[in-house]
Amino acid sequence: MRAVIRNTTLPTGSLLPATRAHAGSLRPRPRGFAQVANIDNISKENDKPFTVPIAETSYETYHFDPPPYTLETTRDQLKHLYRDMTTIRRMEMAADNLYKQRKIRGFCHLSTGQEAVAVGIEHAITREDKLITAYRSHGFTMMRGGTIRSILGELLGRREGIAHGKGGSMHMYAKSFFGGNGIVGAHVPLGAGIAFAQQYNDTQNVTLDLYGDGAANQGQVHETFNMAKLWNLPVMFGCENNQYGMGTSAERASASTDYYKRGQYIPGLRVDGMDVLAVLAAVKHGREWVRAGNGPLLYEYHTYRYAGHSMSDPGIAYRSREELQSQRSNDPIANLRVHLMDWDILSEDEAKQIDREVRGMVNREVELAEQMPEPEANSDILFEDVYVPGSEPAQRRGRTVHETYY
Ligand SMILES: Cc1ncc(C[n+]2csc(CCOP(=O)(O)OP(=O)(O)O)c2C)c(N)n1
Ligand SMILES: [Mg+2]
Repeated sequence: MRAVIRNTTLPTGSLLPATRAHAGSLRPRPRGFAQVANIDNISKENDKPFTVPIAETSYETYHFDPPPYTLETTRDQLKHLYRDMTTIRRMEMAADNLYKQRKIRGFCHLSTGQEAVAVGIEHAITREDKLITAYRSHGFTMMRGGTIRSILGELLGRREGIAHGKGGSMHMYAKSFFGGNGIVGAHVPLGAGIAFAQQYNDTQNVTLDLYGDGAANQGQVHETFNMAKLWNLPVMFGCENNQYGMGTSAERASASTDYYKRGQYIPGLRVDGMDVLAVLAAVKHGREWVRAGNGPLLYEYHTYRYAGHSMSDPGIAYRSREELQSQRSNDPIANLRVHLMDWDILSEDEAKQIDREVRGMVNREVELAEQMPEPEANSDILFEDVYVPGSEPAQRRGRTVHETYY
């Protein structure tokens, strides 16, 4: 029985024990791996369910029973998780490249290092559940169904971009995905509104309302907690704690970095956000708990941002190279790969083959995105999607279209 639940406060960054080399293998172990080796019920069939263990260091609870320390999954799903995380990583690297070639201009926030959060969440929810997040949104957009070409096209400002080239990095949307929001903390109340609509319409679905460790100190986040608890809304708040808000570490910005406890009257859970299996198991569990009418939950996904805050930040002035290196040794993609190889679900060659396929696919998507036309410079395109079709006013800001558009 795995029952070791730590509720102690650890300094951010030391949530998990350091990587240990495992006897008999040169592969580095994912942190916490010692507890999850040796499973013998793995099906040979790709779609037949079996259970895998979740490391006992994965969760810290706050007035909440821990999720199960096992996850029912399939070979197909485990490979899918690997492919999804690798695809986000590649897509972000492609964006990085296009930015450095000065083809992408303006803001561009990458999520390398944080892939397990977007991927684990999506595999635990349905497309009828809703998700809203801040501006570090490329991975979420893809997981919610946005194509890579439409995301990169958006970054390139192209007409066929997911927001017709008018939103850019911070403003992408898809079905059941409400962005991509640039004002820190301001979308958190919107998430509660979405959950309120679900409750009002009795949809039996939940809203994932995500924000950063920096946003956690915003007043409106706490106002939202209050309303969500008062109204028992079906919302899973999620603090994606990547340990920095721009160049300020969580410790410098937050009187308490126990973000999962900061809902006070809302039960909370800190999840190892570098372990996609833990994220998936935790969100699955939380989703059912919320759907059962228990009201809101507050999850903290403990993760790390490899890149700078945005492309204009090299990301090394306020943290040491040693810190970055140590965090990279706990990489979510490498962590899963080690599990899958140990469980004979993926061989080294198969993993390399997936990596090659993903690289080729993302490269092709880059080409297609670059071939997309730029939006035409006319007022119909400029003002489209601003008003509900059919309700457009004849005048904008007191001027006719022809007076204001040159
Ligand atoms: C209301 C508001 N204040 C300040 C900013 C400037 N700003 C942009 S990102 C950011 C840091 C937010 O950090 P966090 O919430 O941890 O998200 P992360 O970038 O780590 O994903 C700040 C202060 C803003 N966009 N909106
Ligand atoms: Mg942050």
